[in-house]
Order: sequence, then structure tokens, then C-alpha cells
Amino acid sequence: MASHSAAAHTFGLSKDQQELAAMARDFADHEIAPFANEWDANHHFPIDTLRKSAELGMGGIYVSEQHGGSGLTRSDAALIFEALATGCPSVASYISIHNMVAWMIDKYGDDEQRQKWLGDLCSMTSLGSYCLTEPGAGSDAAALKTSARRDGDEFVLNGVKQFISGAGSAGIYLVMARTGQDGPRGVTAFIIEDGTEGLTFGPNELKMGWRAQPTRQVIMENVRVPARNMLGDEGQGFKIAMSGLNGGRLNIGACSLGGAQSALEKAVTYMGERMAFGTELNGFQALRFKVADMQTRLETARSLLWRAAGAVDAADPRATELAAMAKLAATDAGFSVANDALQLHGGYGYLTEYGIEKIVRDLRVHQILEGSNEIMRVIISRKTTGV
Ligand code: FAD
Ligand code: 2MC
Repeated sequence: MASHSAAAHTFGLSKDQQELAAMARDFADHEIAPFANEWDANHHFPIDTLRKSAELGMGGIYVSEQHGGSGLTRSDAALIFEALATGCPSVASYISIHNMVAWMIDKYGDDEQRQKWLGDLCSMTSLGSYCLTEPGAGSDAAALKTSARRDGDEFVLNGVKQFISGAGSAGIYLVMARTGQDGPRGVTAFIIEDGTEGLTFGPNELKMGWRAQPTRQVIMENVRVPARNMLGDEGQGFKIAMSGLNGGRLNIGACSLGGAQSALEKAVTYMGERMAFGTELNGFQALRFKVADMQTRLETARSLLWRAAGAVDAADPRATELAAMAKLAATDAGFSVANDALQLHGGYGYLTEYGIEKIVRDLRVHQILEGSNEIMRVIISRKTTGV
């Protein structure tokens, strides 16, 4: 069903963009999809594959070319992440988180910081982790308690970050910590390098999905970092964290579309093969209508996602709100389409071997993380109602 891939839906896409999506889909088809079930079963984080993706420019997709990145747009990234996620949503989503960290250093770092960290991040020699959530501060991120106390030319960090993707394998931890007053304005962003004394990790969490990447606590006990590891200005950390998430939310939405698109493609193939009541499944109009609804839900969400990506590229004043809408629409559509694709497989959809139940498990968490879908509604309704 190649005609249903993102690349085929031009929506004004340039030839370069179509080629970009096709290149990412080819990488997903050959380097990710054949191994995705095995990585899931073995809880394997495929770092070698991540590095291969970086050879194609996926380690710093929207990092400027001057600093080793690919210098692409958020719209380009939406195409890339949808295509990568057709292979494995968990792997594609981690690449997105890594890219969020790399972009934040490029955008808010000074020359010395860019020089120091971006080369290795873009080649994925070093991986990035984004550390905002805490055991007592998830949706209410500005309630975070990790402290950073100045001591001469250094800051001393203490606290625990919860659910950190890539933790234990990353080279760089971008940590939001409190340097001042309560609330968002007392938060500052810091880079902690792996191996820094006092930095340890919790066990790899056992999860419903996203098993091809580790999720651990990041524990800081008197971790000393030089003041030059502060990213941006003191007190700017919350805004820096949120601006990173605008792009992250687009990518997570795109990963949901990619996972669901591949589940739909599998379902359509299966409907042409499976016999019941003397006909292939696609002989039943009720099921063909279900497929029509699934495809429509994905296209609706994709159109909004591309619009939101354009808004983030253009620094449109509505970018945050549109990114929230796109994340909400695409992750809800992605989960329901994947779940419908499982239903179309009957009992076989429930078996690991068919690869559908894994997609459903992987996409479920997209409705929770990078801001839950309730928080997306908080963001949208605040803008719409002013309350
Ligand atoms: P809570 O904030 O406790 O929310 C509980 C429920 O209440 C949710 O349904 C929520 O939507 C709802 N709720 C809360 N407030 C409101 C409100 N005002 N109105 C309506 N409903 C509300 N974080 C990172 O910083 N870095 C990572 O790399 C990272 N990776 C993750 C990977 C995985 C696999 C998971 C599961 C999480 C990850 N997270 C990460 C954390 C993730 O962002 C949080 O789980 C998420 O933001 C929700 O926070 P919480 O789990 O504390 O839920
Ligand atoms: N982009 C840019 N700036 C933003 C922004 C955004 N998306 N969201 C907020 N800000 C600014 C905002 O303009 C304000 O600036 P100023 O001080 O100049 O007025 C400041 O940040 C504080 O914003 P709010 O007053 O809206 O802060 P509040 O405490 O009410 O919280 C909320 C806002 C609920 C939207 C935020 O806490 C949130 O997004 N929560 C969800 C947390 C989340 O997404 N976690 C994801 C963790 S990462 C993850 O899951 C991974 C898998 C990597």
C-alpha cells in the first residue's frame, strides 16, 4: 500500500521533501522494521541503528548545518518521524527526544556549548536525555523540586527525575532545576555529562510499550557542574523546556501517524488474504467502511499536524496551541486506528508475531507523555476561553 505513505500525499510538498520521506521510509523498512519485534521482546535499545540513522542526518535534524546538523524544518521532521515510526514507534520517538535536546543546545547555547556538545550529538556518538518530570511533578511541571545551588563557579544539583527516556545510555542529560522562586520563573536548564560524580540511575522500568528504549530515574546527589553548563539564562529554564516540547509534540504526533499507518497497511493486506463466509475479509462492506474511516482519521490528523509544523517553523503566535492540537489529534487518531487494525486481524492481531499488538502498546503512551492529552486540552482551552 505504498500509495498511502506520507510521501505520496504531496499537500504541496516539495520534491526534496518527498525524497526525504522516501529515504526515511526506506531506512525504516530495511534497518528498523525487520528487527522491531525482537528489540521489543528483548528490551533492546538499538544504539548502532540510531548511529546509522545519524549517518543520514537524523541525529540533528533541525540543528543548523553550521553546527553539524541537517538544517531542516519542523515540517521536514514531521515527514521523517512519520516514516521512521512505520518501522518502530519506540525507536523513532527516542530519536525525536534526542533531537529535541540537540536543538535546545543549538538554539539556547553559546558558541562554546555548541562546539562542545553538538558534534557528538549530531553523529549520535553521544545521546541526549530530556529531564523535566519528577516523581511529584509531571503534568504540573513548574512544581519541580530538583535544586541547583550556586557555589562559586559551580552549581550543585540535588533531586530525582522520573521516567527519563534514554537514561543510563545517554551522554548528556538536559536537566531543568530550581535556582530561584517557586513556579516557572525559578527554573534553570543545565547540562550534566554522563560520568559526573553523584549522577546515578534507577532500574530500567518495565513498561507496556516503548520497550526498545530505556526509561529510568535520573538521581542527582550533590552533582557539581561548572556554571558554564547552564543553558540560557538563569530563570529561563521552564520556557526553554516548553519551547523544546512544541517540536517534540509534533514529532510524537507524527510517530503515532507512522505507527498507525503501518498497522493499517498490514490490516489491508490481511483483509485481502483472510477468508470467512466464503469471501476475503475485504468482501465485507462493513470492514471496507472501517478502513475508510481509519484512513480518514489519519489524513485529518496529518493535515493538522503539517499545519502546526508550518506554524512552529514560522514562529506563528498560535504555534504552541496548534502543536497541542496536533499532538492531541494525531496521538488519539493513531491509537484508535492501530487498535482497529488489531480488531481487523481477529485473534491473530493479538499474537506478537503479527506485530500489531506491539504498535498498539507503543502508541498508547503517546497519549500520556510530552504532555498528556488532558494537558493539551488545558493549553488549547486556555487560549480559546482565556481561562
Ligand atoms: P500526572 O501529572 O500525575 O497526571 C495524572 C492524570 O491526571 C493524567 O491523566 C493527567 O492527564 C491528569 N491531569 C493532571 N493535571 C490535569 C489537569 N490540570 N486537568 C486535567 N487532567 C489533568 N518525562 C521527561 O521529562 N523526560 C522523558 O524523557 C520522559 N519520558 C517518558 C517515557 C515514558 C515511557 C513515560 C510513561 C513518561 C515519560 N515522561 C518523561 C514523563 C511524562 O511526560 C509524564 O508521565 C506526563 O507528563 C504525565 O505526568 P504524570 O505521569 O506525573 O501524571
Ligand atoms: N512554548 C513556549 N513558551 C511556553 C510554552 C510553550 N509551549 N508553554 C508555556 N510557556 C511559557 C509561558 O508563556 C510562560 O511565560 P511567561 O513567564 O513569560 O508568562 C511560562 O512558560 C510559564 O507558562 P504557564 O504560565 O503556562 O505555566 P503553567 O505552570 O501554568 O504550566 C503547562 C503550563 C501545564 C502547559 C505545562 O506545565 C506543561 O506543558 N505541562 C506538561 C508537562 C510536559 O509536557 N511534560 C513532558 C515531559 S517530556 C516527555 O514526556 C518525553 C517523553 C520527553
